[in-house]
Amino acid sequence: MLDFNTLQVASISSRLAFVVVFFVTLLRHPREVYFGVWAGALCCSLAASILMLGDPPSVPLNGVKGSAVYILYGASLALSWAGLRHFYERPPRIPQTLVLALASGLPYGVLLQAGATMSWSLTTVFGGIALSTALCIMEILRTPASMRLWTQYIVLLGFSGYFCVFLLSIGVVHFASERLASPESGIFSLLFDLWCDVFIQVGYLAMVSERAHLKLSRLAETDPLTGLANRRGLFAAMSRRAGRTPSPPRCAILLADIDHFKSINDTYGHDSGDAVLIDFAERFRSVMRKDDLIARWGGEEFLVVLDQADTTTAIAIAERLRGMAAGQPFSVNGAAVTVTASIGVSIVAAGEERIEPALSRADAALYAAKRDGRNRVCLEQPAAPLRADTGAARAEPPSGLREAMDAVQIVGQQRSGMA
Ligand code: GH3
Ligand code: MG
Ligand code: MG
Repeated sequence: MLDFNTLQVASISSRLAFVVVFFVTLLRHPREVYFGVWAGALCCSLAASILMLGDPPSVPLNGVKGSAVYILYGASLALSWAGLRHFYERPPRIPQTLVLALASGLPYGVLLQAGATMSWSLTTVFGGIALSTALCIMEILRTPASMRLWTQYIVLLGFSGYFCVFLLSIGVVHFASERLASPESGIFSLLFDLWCDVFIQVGYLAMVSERAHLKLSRLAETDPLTGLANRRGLFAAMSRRAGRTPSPPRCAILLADIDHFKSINDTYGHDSGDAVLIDFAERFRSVMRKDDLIARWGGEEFLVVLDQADTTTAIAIAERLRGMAAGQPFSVNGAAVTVTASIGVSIVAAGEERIEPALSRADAALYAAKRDGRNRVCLEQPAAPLRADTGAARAEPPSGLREAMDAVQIVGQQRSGMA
């Protein structure tokens, strides 16, 4: 059978190891304050365990010592909650943290002094720490989907274990207190505490590492100037989407290039050029539908992948994007400057496994738009006739779109043989 004192020493040793890891990590990354808060939480529970070293588990603690030990345990859980708030970048709640710490242990001594029974005094202890544990669970569960981590569920498991045991303990002190006083229950609760604690501390480290990894890959996939995806980000998003859908999606490609952008830089300076790029990206983003993808493809080139779009839709959206730029002047150094863009359009043909041919066609269409005077939309059809797309490409555009379609130049018709 497991020995209570050996388990106590094991529990103290594992906590001590985590304290060292958290403090060293905090020294290396002082901005990650939550490591300090979690290390503080561990120090409190360590101090409580050291205070209880040598005490037989079956004998209840007297008022003063009990209050001290339970305040320390309460502080440990309250600080765990505070650390989680830091981690999720939520504002700290210092008064509530203090109240939670005190509420878990102070009433124990006061109630015993006032002549209350041990059952009710212990109920306040278990109730107080169960409340802190519930707050930790809520803090994890209310994380928005964009910030959710797989590893946070390891921590959730640990806190859920604690929560269930504290609630169970309230029942036990009232209805089966003789069991609580047995040495076996002391050993079992210490073992359970050790498990939950290891899940929580290892979970914290895994959460921090998972988030750092996500941040790095997001950085590598994002254009820092406009906040749009870069090439790598676009391809990553497309392969994530391909993994979700069994058949290749029908999509359209729009490749937009700002006209005479160099002259904006030359006339107003590079910073003003940057501001135009940011505004341009924002205008494009505002037109995109939920499942469309947009990326900064190069210097002043933007690539849009329209989800489930046929030729008619793609041209309509391209025209809208062109109008978003040309229709409203950009504010450059206080001056209103008209900035236009040329857009090449292509459709990923049915049966086309890779996107590269459609990218080349969009590039060719963009080249044609530039060659023919800029500020226009051009479409490049695939060389081989489309299979499933043929109907869509020939479909009558909805009224109001016809004018836009007429204005669009269709490139490569001879090759595709389509009018
Ligand atoms: P065209 O109509 O043929 O597209 O002419 P253009 O002047 O837009 O094209 P060109 O390729 O001659 O010049 C593109 C310019 O874009 C040159 C480059 O300095 C500028 N550029 C590229 N990236 C950035 C950037 O991040 N910020 C700024 N301000 N300028 C950039
Ligand atoms: Mg350009
Ligand atoms: Mg260019």
